[in-house]
Amino acid sequence: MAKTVILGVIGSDAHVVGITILEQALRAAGFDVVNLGVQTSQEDFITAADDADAEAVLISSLYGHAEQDCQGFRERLDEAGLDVLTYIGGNLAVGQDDFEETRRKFRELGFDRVFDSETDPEEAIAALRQDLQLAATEAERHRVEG
Ligand code: B12
Repeated sequence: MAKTVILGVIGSDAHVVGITILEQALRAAGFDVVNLGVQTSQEDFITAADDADAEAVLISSLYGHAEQDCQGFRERLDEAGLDVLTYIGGNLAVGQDDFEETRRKFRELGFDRVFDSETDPEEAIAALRQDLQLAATEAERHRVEG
């Protein structure tokens, strides 16, 4: 069975191009994708993950306010009893920043993986396959079987 992932842009952020590209790449790789679109609240991510019995929540943020928007997210997932992988990516800090510092900050907020704005979608897909212990060949078979 194809694995379901939730995708969306958190907070008041309206940058849609990145998640559109990610959605297409994830679907082509055999994942079921629930794309919540832009300006998505923490609550909407949690409800969607619960409803879809998702394996992973992929959050995008470009406008520089990700840290505020993601405060308490891991705790809310835990309260809802959801054991899902959480990835975040995009332009996660305001202005110039040391990405390793940014990564550390978001790991502390509870994200399993943190990606910068140079991330190729294939990199995220490879990470998902690894974390979900999904062999690439299995994902390819899903794609062929539709
Ligand atoms: C187009 C654009 C806009 C458009 C958005 C149109 C739309 N509906 O999408 C408009 C004009 C509306 C806009 C508005 C704003 N923008 Co703007 N925008 C951009 C711009 C030029 C391109 C973004 C884009 O589409 N990139 C192309 C896609 C393919 O790349 P991407 O989004 O980075 O996504 C890729 C990766 O980041 C990664 N990725 C993204 N998310 C995730 C998530 C996961 C889990 C993973 C694994 C990977 C991943 O994979 C994606 C695919 O390869 C960037 C500058 C830039 N060059 O990035 C600024 C930029 C993002 N905007 C910026 C700002 C400040 C704003 C505004 C606040 C400006 C303002 N004062 O009003 C507003 C915010 C409005 C809002 N509420 O969101 C800043 C953010 C600064 C920061 N973070 O420090 C940037 C970086 C410009 C800059 N250099 O200052 N913006």
